[in-house]
Amino acid sequence: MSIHEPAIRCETNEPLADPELTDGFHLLLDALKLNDIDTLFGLPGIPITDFLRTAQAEGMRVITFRHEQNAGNAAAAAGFLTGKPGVCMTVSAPGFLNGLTALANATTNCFPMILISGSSEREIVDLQQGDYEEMDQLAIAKPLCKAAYRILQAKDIGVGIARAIRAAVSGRPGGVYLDLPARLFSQTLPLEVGRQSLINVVDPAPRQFPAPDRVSHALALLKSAKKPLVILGKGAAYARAECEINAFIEKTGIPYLPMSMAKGLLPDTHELSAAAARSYVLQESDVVVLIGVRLNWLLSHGKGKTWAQEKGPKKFIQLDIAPTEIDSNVAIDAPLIGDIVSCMQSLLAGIDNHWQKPPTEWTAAIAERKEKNAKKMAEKLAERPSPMSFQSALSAVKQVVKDNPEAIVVSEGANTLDFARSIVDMYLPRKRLDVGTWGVMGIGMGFAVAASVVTGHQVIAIEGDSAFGFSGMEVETLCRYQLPVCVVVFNNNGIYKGTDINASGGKDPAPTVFVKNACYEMLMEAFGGRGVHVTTVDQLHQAMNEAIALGIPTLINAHIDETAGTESGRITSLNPAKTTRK
Ligand code: OXT
Ligand code: ADP
Ligand code: MG
Repeated sequence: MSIHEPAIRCETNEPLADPELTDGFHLLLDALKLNDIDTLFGLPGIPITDFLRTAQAEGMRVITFRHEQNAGNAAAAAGFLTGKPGVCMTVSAPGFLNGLTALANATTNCFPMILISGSSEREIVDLQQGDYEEMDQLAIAKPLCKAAYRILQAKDIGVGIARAIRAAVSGRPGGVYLDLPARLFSQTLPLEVGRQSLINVVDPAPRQFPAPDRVSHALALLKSAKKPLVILGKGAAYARAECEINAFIEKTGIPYLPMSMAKGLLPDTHELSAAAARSYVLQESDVVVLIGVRLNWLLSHGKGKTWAQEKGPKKFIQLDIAPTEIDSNVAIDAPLIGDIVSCMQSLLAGIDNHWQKPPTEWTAAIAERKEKNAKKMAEKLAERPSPMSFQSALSAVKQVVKDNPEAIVVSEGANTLDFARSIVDMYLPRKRLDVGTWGVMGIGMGFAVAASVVTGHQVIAIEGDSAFGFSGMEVETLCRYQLPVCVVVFNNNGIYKGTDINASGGKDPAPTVFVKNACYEMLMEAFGGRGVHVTTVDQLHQAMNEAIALGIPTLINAHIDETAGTESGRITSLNPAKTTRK
C-alpha cells in the first residue's frame, strides 16, 4: 500500500484470502475477547464499520447509538457497574470529539472506560495535509483522560489493549484513549505470530492493603470520637465493598451519610442513615471517616459553614486508593491507602465485640433531626396539588422503586435530580446512576442503555425535560434493542422552571424556557415504544407499573407545575450574583 492510499480502503474487512494470516481487525477483536470484553458501545463509520460488524458476527454484543457522547456515557456506566472497562468505539475527528466529553466525564468520576477511535494516517496528519477527518486525536485526548496510547503496528495490538485495560482499572479507575489509525486494521501478520502477540491481562486491579500501623492509627482516632460519622462515596460502590461496609456500620454503630451514587450500599431506610440530617451531622461530627469519597464541591471542600469550621477543625480518616487525594482540601489525620475492600477488612479486624458504640446523645440527636425532616417530607409527599409538584410526582416514583428494588435508577436535571435524590430511597448497591462529580447533563439515555444491557434489569430514568433533551434521540436506541427502560420526563416547560420571561420585551423566548406542554411521549411512539402523558400521581404510578410489567421501552411525560422549580435546584448558591445595572 502506498503511503497516501486513502484510509477508506481499510474500512472493509473481507475474509482473508490466506487462512494462515490474521489482520488488525481480528487481532483487536481477539485481544478484547481474550480479556473478557463482551460488549462494545459505539457509532459506526470510517474506519470502524466493518470492525463492529465482525465483532457482532463473532458473538460480541454491539450496541450502536445516535450520537457518540451517549455511546461513551454508556461505556462509562458499564465500567462503573461491572468493574471491567466499558469500551466505546468512534470514528475519526468529529466522532472522536463527540465521544471525548464522555471520556473526560468518566475520568472525573473514576469510572473505567476505554475510548477506541479510528483516526487518519499519521504521516498526513502530522504534516497537516488535509486527510479525511484529519486530527491529532492523541494529543487532544491526553490531558482529558488517565492515559492515552496509539497503536501503529498490528503486532502491538495485544500490548496496546493490555495497557489500556490496566490503566483504566488499576489504582484510581478512569478513562483511557486508544488511537487506531485506519491502516492498522488491514495490516496482516502470520496467524501464529498474531496469536502469540496477545496478552491475557492477569490481575488488572490488584488488591492493595493499607499499612498495619496506619490501620491502628485510624482505629485509635476513631475510638476517641464522641460524634463519629462515616461518609460513603461512589468509590465504595464501585469497589463492591457493601459487605464490609455493612459489617462495619453494624459493629461500630456509627451513623453514615451516603453520597448520591453510594445510596443503597446500605438501604436508605437503615436506622443509622443520617441522610435526612445531613446539615446537622456535617456540622456536629468530630471524627469523619471518608470511604471512597472526595472532599470536593459536593462536600463544600471539607470547609466553611457546611462543616461549622468556626467550631474548630474536624479529624478525618480517609480510605482511598489514590494517595494524592489525601490532603487535597483539608488535612487528613489518618489516611488509609488501599482498595476499599482491603481497607475495610483491615479496620474490621481491629473491631471486636467490646467496641464502644457512639454515645446515645449523638445518635439520639441525629434521630431527632431525621424525624423532623422526615415528617416535613412526608407531608409534602402526601400533598396532591394540580399540576403535580416535584414532590408529589416523586412520591409515585418512590413507591415504584420500593416495590422494584432491583431496578436501576438513572437521574439527571436540577430540581428533578435534587428532589429525586432525597425522596427516592435506594435499597441495593449500584442501583443509582446520576450526573456525578461534574453535575453533567446528557448522561441519561447512555447510562440507561448501559444499565439495562449489562445487568438485564429494569431501568427507571428520572429526567428533567432539559436534561432529557441532551440524549433524547436515544429513545430510538431503546426501541431498537427493545430495552426495559421507563423514562419519566419531569416536564416543567424548561430549565429549572418554565416561567422565565424575556426581559427585553422582545419576541424571543427567555433563555431557560421551552415550548409549552411539549408531547415528549410522541418521541417514543415515533419508534414503536410506549408513550404516556400523565397529569396526576395516580396516573404516573399506574403508568410506571405498566411499563415495568410490560418490560418495554416507555416514556412517561409527567406534567409538572412550571412554577415549582428553583434556579439550579439545590445549588442555587453556586450561581454568580449579577449586579444591577442602571
Ligand atoms: O439537613 P438539611 O436540613 O440541610 O436537609 C437536607 C437533608 O437532610 C434532607 N433530606 C431528607 N429529608 C427527609 N427525608 C429524606 N429521605 C431526606 N434526605 C435528605 O433534605 C435536605 C437536602 O438534602 P441533600 O439533597 O442530601 O442535601 P444538599 O444540601 O442538597 O446536598 C448538597 C449537594 C451538593 C451534595 C447536593 O445538592 C447535590 O448532590 N447536588 C448535585 C447538584 C447537581 O449536580 N446538579 C446538576 C447541575 S445543575 C446545572 O448546572 C444544570 N444545567 C447546566 C448544564 C449542565 N449541568 N451540564 C451541561 C452539559 N450543560 C448545561 C442544566 C442545563 S441543570 C440543567 C437542566 C435543568 O433543567 P431540567 O429541566 O433538566 O431540570 P429541572 O430543574 O427539574 O427543570
Ligand atoms: P462521590 O462523588 O460519591 O462523592 P467521588 O467520586 O468524589 O465520590 O470519590 C470516589 C473516590 O473513590 C475517588 O477518590 C477514588 O480514588 C476512590 N476509589 C475508587 N475506586 C476505589 C477502590 N476500588 N478502592 C479505593 N478507593 C477507590
Ligand atoms: Mg425542567
